[in-house]
Amino acid sequence: MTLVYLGLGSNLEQPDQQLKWAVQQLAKQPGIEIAALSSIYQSRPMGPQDQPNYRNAVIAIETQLEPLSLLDVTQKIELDSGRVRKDERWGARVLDIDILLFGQQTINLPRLEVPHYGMKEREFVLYPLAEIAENLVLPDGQSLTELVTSVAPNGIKIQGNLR
Ligand code: A4P
Ligand code: MG
Repeated sequence: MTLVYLGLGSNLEQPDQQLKWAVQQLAKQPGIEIAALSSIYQSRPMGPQDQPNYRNAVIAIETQLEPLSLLDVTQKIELDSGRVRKDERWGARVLDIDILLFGQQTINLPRLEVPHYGMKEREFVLYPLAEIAENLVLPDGQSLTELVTSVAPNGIKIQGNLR
């Protein structure tokens, strides 16, 4: 079993439901056990500002899957969520699932880069991650505490609960 951290994001009008749904889908998968859930956070949009605020969360799972098999699973869940919401909203991207860390592995494949390329700069990843993995050290030896201290909170705040 490998301990894996996943970042969840959504900026639909009711994105909390989207994140909860994602956790339920993950919990159903063979070879995946949910190990920890952060709170749901509200965050300001990174990138274009003319879009709604996001909800973000980080979860820990224990998995027997290989990295690319896990990516297949998370991408399928993203697609399924998109299919559901497409009826209501044109082209909106409703659910993002990023593989942040896969044990202590460093992975550089065309489809999968781990640690996730943006995680060290994103408050909406680091703050929820710190909630469930206070003493974490990245594969390159950097401590999560050190990273959190270096990234401004940018207005991020706890908004609710994934359960
Ligand atoms: N891929 C490579 N490495 C990974 C990984 N570690 N985890 C590949 C997941 N996927 C990985 O991803 C594009 C490709 O990356 C995948 O096909 C996969 O093979 P995507 O999720 O389809 O693309 P995207 O999300 O549209 O683009 P990108 O650049 O990943 O966007 P981000 O970085 O996910 O940003 N603001 C706030 N506050 N909160 C957010 O969550 N998210 C975004 C999207 C923008 N602003 C945000 C937030
Ligand atoms: Mg993404």
